[in-house]
Amino acid sequence: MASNLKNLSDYSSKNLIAIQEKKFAIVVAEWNEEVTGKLLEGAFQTLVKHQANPANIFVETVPGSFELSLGAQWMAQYDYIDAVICLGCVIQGETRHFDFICEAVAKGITEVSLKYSKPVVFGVLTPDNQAQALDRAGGKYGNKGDEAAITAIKMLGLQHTLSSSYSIRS
Ligand code: RBF
Repeated sequence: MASNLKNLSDYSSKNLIAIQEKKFAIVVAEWNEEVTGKLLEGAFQTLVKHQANPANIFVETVPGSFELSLGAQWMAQYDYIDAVICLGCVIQGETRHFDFICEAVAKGITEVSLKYSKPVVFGVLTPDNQAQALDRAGGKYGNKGDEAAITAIKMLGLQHTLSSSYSIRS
C-alpha cells in the first residue's frame, strides 16, 4: 500500500509488548536534518509512550543514510541493545545517487538484522521531494519515525511470542 493511503502513525495492537526493560539504539542520518530530526522526535516519543525508559534509548548520528548500515552494526553488536532503529531521508535527485544509496542502505540494514538476529528497522523515507518527506515526518501522512518505533516494538513482541511458544517443544 502506498503511504499516501496510510497514516504512518496508525497501528494495530498486535504484538505490542511492555518495553520498560528494553534497550533501543536510534541511528539517525544528518542529511535532510529538518526531516530526520522530526523522524527522531516521532520515534523517541513513540518508544517513551510505550513505557521505554528514556535512559535506555541511545541516539547516535551518522553523516548520511549511506552510513546507517555501519552505524547500525556498531550498535547492534552490543548484546544489551535489543533493537536498532535507523532513520534517514533520501530525496530523489537528478543523479543516480538516490538509487545507490537506497539500495545499499536497504541491503545493509537487512544484513545487520540477520547477522545479529535482532530487529534493525528501516525507517528511511525515499520521497520525490522535500514536501513529500515532510508530509511523512509528522505531516498529513503521519510520521515514519512513529512507524519505525512501532515496528521495533512489534518485532520484539513477535520474538518474545516465538521464544515462549517454541522453546518448550524441543
Ligand atoms: N544522504 C541522505 O541521507 N539523503 C540524501 O538525500 C542524500 N543525497 C545525496 C546526494 C549526493 C549527490 C551525495 C554526494 C550524497 C548524498 N547523501 C544523502 C549522503 C550519502 O548518504 C553519504 O553520506 C555520502 O555519499 C558519503 O560521502
